[in-house]
Amino acid sequence: MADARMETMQGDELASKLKSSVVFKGDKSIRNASLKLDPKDMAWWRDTKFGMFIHWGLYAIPARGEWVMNNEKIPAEEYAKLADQFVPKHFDADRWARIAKNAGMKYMVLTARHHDGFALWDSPSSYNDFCSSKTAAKQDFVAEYTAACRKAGLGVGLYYSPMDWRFPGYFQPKEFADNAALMKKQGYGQTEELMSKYGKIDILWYDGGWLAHKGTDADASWFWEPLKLNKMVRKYQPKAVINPRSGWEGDFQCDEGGHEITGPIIDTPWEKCLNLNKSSWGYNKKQNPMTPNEIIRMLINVAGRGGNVLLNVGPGPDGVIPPSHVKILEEVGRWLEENGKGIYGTRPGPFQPVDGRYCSMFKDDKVYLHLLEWDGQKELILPKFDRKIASTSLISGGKLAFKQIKDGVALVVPTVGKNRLPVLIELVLEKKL
Ligand code: FHN
Repeated sequence: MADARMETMQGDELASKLKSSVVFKGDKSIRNASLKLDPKDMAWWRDTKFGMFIHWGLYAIPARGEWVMNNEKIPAEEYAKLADQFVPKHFDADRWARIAKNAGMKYMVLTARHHDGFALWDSPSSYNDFCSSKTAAKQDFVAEYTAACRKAGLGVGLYYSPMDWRFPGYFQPKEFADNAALMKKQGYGQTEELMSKYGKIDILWYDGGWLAHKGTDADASWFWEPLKLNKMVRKYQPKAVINPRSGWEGDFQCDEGGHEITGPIIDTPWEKCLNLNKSSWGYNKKQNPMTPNEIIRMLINVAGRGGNVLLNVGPGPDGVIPPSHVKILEEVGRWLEENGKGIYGTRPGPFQPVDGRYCSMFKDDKVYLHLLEWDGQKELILPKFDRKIASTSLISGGKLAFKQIKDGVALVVPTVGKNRLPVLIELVLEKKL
């Protein structure tokens, strides 16, 4: 089928198929099918398309991003003093959940612990009790966050970074083998706490499996033993969707960063994670936010190639998501209110994307064509399509003339103002795809 499709593709569509900008972080991870979820248990996750990533922790206080301890070579004892100031008086997990829902997001992933070692929950396994319940905050933020996600009907995701900069054994695991073993013991103990103490966890998002910031997560699997780790996880959370950053391949692939997404449909489940504020994942005084239109186009380009978008926000030290970011998310939510039927619950196709021009997704007897740009030509020609089309219309209202010709489908698209793009066209089929 793929070859036949290739013959009938037009120039720019064929060009799109030949190159892809997607780079998967877990590509070299250890394969083990027995730990993977059945596709039917992945369907809910694939239907959601859009989630909120939250990077929050002590690093919000200096407000220079989540790598501040490492970038500025702050000694662990010095950095630990931040915990005495970390008393976020406006922390409100229900508000975070409301903001995510209003943005049209369907799941959340919170950094329960990042590379700096500070745990946002009551963690007996935490080395030196470096956790939010045993320091100034005296709060279990993970307990409140998971409850708020569930109450809002959002998927409950937890991010966990096994690596911990406080351990010399992280940087020289062979020279400081005993210390590295302590870090590994913390990693297993904390993963078990997160998987066993907070009810059903829908997504486990590992990060930082690599050792000494070198190589890939898979290169460190001799140390972390990801199959053993995830066998333990599956004991507590048999249906959790697990990402590929523990060194095991996980249930989906991961593309990270703000680069544009081009190229053909990707058949395996995948997710693109990126920052609303391009300066850093954690809270940063330097602001360089994405615009609503950039986020919407990213969502179309990723979902049109079969992926989900996990968009990150970094709340401040008081727990508040910057109001300017909330406004951007509200605008994305308004677009999804009007156009979400062309995104949620769909699968990519039947037309291969044409980079920068359109993406298509389908669900039941509908095909949704997201037009990213339109040069005002009279007709838009889509590739040959083996279904009869009953009607076509703009989601915003108004029938579109079309005809199924020998080489494809000709749609008469009215000129739409530049600021109205992307525009969504619905094709109703005579029979389900
Ligand atoms: O080092 C981290 C980084 O701080 C951030 O958490 C991202 C999010 O995907 N992951 C790592 C970089 O790949």
